[in-house]
Amino acid sequence: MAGNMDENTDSGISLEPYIESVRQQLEDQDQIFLIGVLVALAVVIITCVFLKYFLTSKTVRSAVLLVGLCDAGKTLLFSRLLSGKFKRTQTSITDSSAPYKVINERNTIWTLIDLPGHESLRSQYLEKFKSAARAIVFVVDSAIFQKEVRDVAEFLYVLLTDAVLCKNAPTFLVACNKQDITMAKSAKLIQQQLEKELNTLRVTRSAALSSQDGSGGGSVYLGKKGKDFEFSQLPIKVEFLECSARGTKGEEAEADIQALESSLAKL
Ligand SMILES: Nc1nc2c(ncn2[C@@H]2O[C@H](COP(=O)(O)OP(=O)(O)OP(=O)(O)O)[C@@H](O)[C@H]2O)c(=O)[nH]1
Ligand SMILES: [Mg+2]
Repeated sequence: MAGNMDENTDSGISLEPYIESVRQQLEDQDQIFLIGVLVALAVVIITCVFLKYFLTSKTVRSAVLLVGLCDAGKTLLFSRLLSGKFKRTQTSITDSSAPYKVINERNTIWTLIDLPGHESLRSQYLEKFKSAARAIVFVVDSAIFQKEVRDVAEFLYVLLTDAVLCKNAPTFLVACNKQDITMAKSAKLIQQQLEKELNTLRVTRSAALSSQDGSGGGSVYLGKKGKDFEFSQLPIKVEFLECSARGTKGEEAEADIQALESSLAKL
């Protein structure tokens, strides 16, 4: 009996570490299982965020916006790009849009949107469409550019420092329109004058902002500090080109917009 008792006690003692190790193993496995679940959850969340970002950035931004001051020629360009036809226009008071088939081997279709240039309507339409912009065609009347340089620069400044546009970085095509008129300024000259004007504008604007909120700025600073402003300093691609929505041979003839069409084909 005594021998039996001893045996039981012995086996009782020898079982304890075994039970302990099994318990430990189960606990460890629990932890591994928990970590596994967490990793799986993290993967699912990251995939969802990535997909959302990928899908919205690729599929939603398919608009090509025609913007610019009043009378720059946006509506006529809109008509010429879509149908090739000349159209008598009136100051636009609302937007118009249509699918635009790009002339390239991929035959991509963008949505071309003509926005009103009038000062009182400009910002509300820009707000409506800016997040969908893949490209912005900034139309300039090259014939009266000298007179409008300040207004053109101010409008361009608003666009180039806009938070949404800076984030999405649509391509900017500055279309120096009305090249059929003899007094028209060249794209090169317009670019230089705008660089000069934006150089002063960014100083006055950021000074005004910092005195307003007392934070010393905080909005997007155009170009590189301490250097004269050049469009090449921007993270956004800005391309200057010449065109004539009217065309050099009159209203019934073709427009001269090949440079614009080939830039749109490369988007
Ligand atoms: N000579 C010449 N005239 C043009 C050209 N493009 C447009 N125009 C004329 O300029 C005027 C204004 O053109 P629109 O297309 O209506 O201008 P817009 O930019 O749409 O103006 P808003 O709608 O007021 O913002 C019209 O009389 C057009 O015929 C061009 O390349 N050459
Ligand atoms: Mg118009």
